Amino acid sequence: GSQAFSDWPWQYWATERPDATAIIRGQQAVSWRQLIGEVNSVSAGFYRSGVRCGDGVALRGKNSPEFLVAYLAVLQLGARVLPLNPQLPVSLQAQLFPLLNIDFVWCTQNTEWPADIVSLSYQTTFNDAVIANAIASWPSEQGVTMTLTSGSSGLPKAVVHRVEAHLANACGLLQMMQFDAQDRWLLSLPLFHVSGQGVLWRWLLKGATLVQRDMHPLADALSGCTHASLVPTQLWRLLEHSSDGLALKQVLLGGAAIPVELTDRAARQGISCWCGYGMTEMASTVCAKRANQTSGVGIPLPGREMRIVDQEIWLRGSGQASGYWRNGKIQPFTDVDSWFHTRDRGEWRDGELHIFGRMDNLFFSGGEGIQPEDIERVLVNHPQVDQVFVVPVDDIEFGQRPVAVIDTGVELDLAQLSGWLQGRIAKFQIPDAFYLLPAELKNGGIKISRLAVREWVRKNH
Ligand code: 4YB
Repeated sequence: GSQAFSDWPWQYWATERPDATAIIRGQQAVSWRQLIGEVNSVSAGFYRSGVRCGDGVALRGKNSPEFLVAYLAVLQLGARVLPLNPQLPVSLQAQLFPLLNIDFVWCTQNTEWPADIVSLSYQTTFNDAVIANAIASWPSEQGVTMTLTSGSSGLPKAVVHRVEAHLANACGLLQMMQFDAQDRWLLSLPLFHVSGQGVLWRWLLKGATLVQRDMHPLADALSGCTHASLVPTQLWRLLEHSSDGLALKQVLLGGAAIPVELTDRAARQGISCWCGYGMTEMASTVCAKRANQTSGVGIPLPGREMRIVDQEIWLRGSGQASGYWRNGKIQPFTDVDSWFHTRDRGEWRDGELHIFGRMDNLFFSGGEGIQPEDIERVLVNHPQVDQVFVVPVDDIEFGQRPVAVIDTGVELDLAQLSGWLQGRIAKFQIPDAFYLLPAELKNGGIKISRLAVREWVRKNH
């Protein structure tokens, strides 16, 4: 964990190995020395604008060099950083800011803020005198990240992690997966999601190289990278459109069910995959394994404990977040014994964890329980399907019936899908209708909201 560091990790590496490459931006190498120059200036600028220990600072934007530097700058001020998806509706943001005690905001585009919020600017010209005051001591009690995670209803929750939780997570995964100082991990997922921050803290733990690039096309972004974190949809697309010339040693997959067909196909194209199961509340990966012929997600990383209670996965241990931030307080999300009840359904089988789906997604059709993920798991193996959501629609005869919404990068004849499913799943599971996923449901995050899909189907079915 953090015991290895005597200072903020980026400061530590700038002392230990000042000239080593910290970041590759596009094709340009940035050393640890240069990086802390930027971070120190930006934090001094934020300090001059009034940011102090414990203050809440929102950073709104897609990944960019400036976003990353601002994230580190806020932390070393001992402040709370809230990375935000730029597509988060402004009205929702206005509701969240008071609850999350946000005082400052920095954004890559011009946006209207509530009047009591101070807008920060990004400046890399401040001198050393100001900087010395501005750096909080390590390890900081106040310096935390707040990462939004949306449940099946209500406002998103702000999961609070101490820096130590992120480092503990990195430490756990890297006891299983090899990643060393000379390796290069692509920042392939957004920093406003725990999976992007996971990449960051593994990089910081090892003093390795982070690669920051435009993600389209992904094959180009991956050039020269040894590691990447991808959601299954990204990997399907990558394999469809390209194959050779990748230096990739390992891909860590996660965020959604990982089909064996996907990891098999990747292996045939020279990419070796790791399967991960993780969540915001545990600072990303909790279980992992090298991809093989089974559909499980492996075993808990060292330091994590798991129980399965009435098919629900309970977790505790290293990496666990401090709680949800609300009105200046941290609300615990665990039971009295520190177990987090995930609402994921799973089973321990043949020495590894298997995930069935979210308990909240289960619905009933003519008395039969339908777990949408059971249908999705089969449909996603159709050669033209990259991602699919099965949601219930109300039905007079059966109460509810399944409908499938499909994401594909290629031509697909929806009319043949029902026939294709026959014999592959039970008759009552075959969706009544198939739709293509409308672009409006893609929100710039790593996940499409099931609730939004359900709403869209309710209006359009
Ligand atoms: C799963 C699942 C799985 C999550 N099968 N359902 O660093 C990583 O671990 C990583 C690498 C690549 C891509 C993503 C990641 C993540 O962090 C993902 C973390 C995440 O998705 N967090 S979340 O809070 O947004 O959602 C958590 C939920 O996602 C879980 O509770 C599960 O329901 C689901 N999930 N991995 C099936 N392998």
